[in-house]
Amino acid sequence: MRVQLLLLMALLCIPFLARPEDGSQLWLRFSKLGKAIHGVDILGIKSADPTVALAKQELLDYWKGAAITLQIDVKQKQLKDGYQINQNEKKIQVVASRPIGLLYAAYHLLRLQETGGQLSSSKIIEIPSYDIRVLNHWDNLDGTIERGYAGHSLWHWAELPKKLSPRYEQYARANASIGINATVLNNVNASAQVLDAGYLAKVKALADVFRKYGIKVYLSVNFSSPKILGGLPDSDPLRKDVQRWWKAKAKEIYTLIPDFGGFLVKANSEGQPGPQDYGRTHADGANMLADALKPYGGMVFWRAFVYHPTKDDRAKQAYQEFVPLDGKFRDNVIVQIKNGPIDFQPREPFNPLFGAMPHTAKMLEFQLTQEYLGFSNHLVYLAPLFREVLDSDTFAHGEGSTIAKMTASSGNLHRETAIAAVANIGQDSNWTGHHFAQANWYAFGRLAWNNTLSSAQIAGEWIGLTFSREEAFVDPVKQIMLNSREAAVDYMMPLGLHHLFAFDHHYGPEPWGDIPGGRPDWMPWYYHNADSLGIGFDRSIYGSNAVAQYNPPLDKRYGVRANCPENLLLWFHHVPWDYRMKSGKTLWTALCYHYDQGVQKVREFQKVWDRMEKHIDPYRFKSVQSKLRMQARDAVWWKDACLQYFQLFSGQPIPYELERPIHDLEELKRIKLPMGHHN
Ligand code: BDP
Repeated sequence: MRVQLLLLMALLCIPFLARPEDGSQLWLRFSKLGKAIHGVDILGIKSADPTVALAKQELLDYWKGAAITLQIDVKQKQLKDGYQINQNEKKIQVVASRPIGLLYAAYHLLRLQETGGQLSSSKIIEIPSYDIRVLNHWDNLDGTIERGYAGHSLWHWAELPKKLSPRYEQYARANASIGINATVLNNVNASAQVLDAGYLAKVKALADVFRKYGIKVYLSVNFSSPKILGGLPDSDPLRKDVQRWWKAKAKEIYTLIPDFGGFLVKANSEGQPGPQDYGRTHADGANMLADALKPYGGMVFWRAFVYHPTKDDRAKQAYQEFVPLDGKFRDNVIVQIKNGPIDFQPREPFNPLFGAMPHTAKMLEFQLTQEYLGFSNHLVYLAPLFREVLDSDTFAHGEGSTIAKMTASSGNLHRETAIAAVANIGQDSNWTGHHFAQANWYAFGRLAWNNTLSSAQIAGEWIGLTFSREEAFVDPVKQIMLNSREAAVDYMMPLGLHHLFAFDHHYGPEPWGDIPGGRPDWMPWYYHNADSLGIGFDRSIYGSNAVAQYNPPLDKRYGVRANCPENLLLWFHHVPWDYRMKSGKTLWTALCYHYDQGVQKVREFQKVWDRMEKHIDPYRFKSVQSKLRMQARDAVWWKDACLQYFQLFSGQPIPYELERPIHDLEELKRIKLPMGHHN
């Protein structure tokens, strides 16, 4: 009896207890109005369009400002997915040329409202920088995620198509709220299975949920699908039966999903099949798929992430393979290029392909999931990395040919333009593992929409929407975010060092890593080249001459040691330990200082964060606090491992004013994390 009474009392209390904050609401924390304050009228559209209805509903539910008219004006084609917002006295008028523009405008208004922004009296015109703003999920059909650190895949393949998780719609809404309009559901290391009829029915179910949020579904395809699924003798793109197989497959897909987006393809890369298996080129392969999709308006995103162990400097290979194919791709093919020439390292120079292939549509691929940035344990805000890449000048058409300009709507062949990022989303209640990793999803969407936004502006918006608008919280936390990427570069691989990661899982440091008989281009020594003389990869004309792939004057800027930006020095040069840096320090001393600085910065983040306790909920506060502790421990691990290892070559002491190592190198060498490839 007493137990029952207690239980009853406990149950009665539950509604009065604050609901534990788990981060699941992301940046969408508008408070619901009991009753709409003002009307929302709709003009210029006859039938009840579900996207327009959604825009209206979001505003009725959450908008606290003046009355609004939503209007479609199909003549205003120049707006694309964008919108115009006019405000006069007591009314707001929103004009878009497509229904999705109205939904994006609704989120624009709500974002302003929630961040305390003012609607200026003049009109606002927003036109997206890229036509296709796409997330790439590296999700496998068995529910694991390649390089995913936020739990299992969001897609419950076994339950689809019948059962629809409520998260599918939440996912679509979150994406729509930041302008993302495309999603590739599955891993680029693609299973052919995703194209069989059973899976296509599941894909259709997801597409049906996403549609009213303006999101198109794409699939990664395995180039050998005709052989694996269709039973053909091979998948040679020049064979008629192979071409017929893809055409029939495209027809089958579009019958189910009339607005299907297209295919993403990783071919002849890291063991994936591709046209080169049959002596054909990347263009032959891409064009064959493009022809199959063309009648339905589908696109091919063909990845340029290719390299072979036996050839030249890995950093040169994508350029070498793709530049000869310039102008040979169909107009519905976009070559998808990782931001750097190696692989999502903490810092890389931009991929020289962006400054080449003038007759080929090109798109950027960023990585949100922190494969090389501490997984979901480290707070690393990536907008500064994205900005650095977008602002990089390729000099393709003289000064000012930034990657932002080269890839966005304004330039580039008058074809569809696109930008992609590898998603960091999983089943975790906060979606991304680390609460602050949500900011990277957010930042990508905002930059895909407007590639001129600053990292600080995006961080400010995100903090205001996600946590609090109090200045005493926003300002210091913004500083943490803005400094976090450089901190990670400093404690992991400063001055242009790269790929010092532990084999396969890429979490911790293993600059000594060497798997006997393993691929040299997967070994850290391939990249750092430390020896008694110095450290770094010589990519100047005396070395691999990768610098020649950059347009003048960059070839000389990067190629001549004295001109090379110091944050890329060891990317392009093998530099003596006693080389004088601009600061007057020797290279060895500067290296030690950078590692130390990385550690000190994370310690500073901890101090700042601990003072934030009173501003936010205890759940997210504690979670971030404990992750920062882990990051601080990892930063020391990185520093101790790298400095003690490189010291074996430099033969010099760590400057005495810096903190001493607290781990033995031998002890660090024994660390083997129990993580599989698919962790
Ligand atoms: C590397 C990842 C690998 C991916 C590959 C890719 O380690 O898991 O499959 O890139 O982008 O960064 O295809």
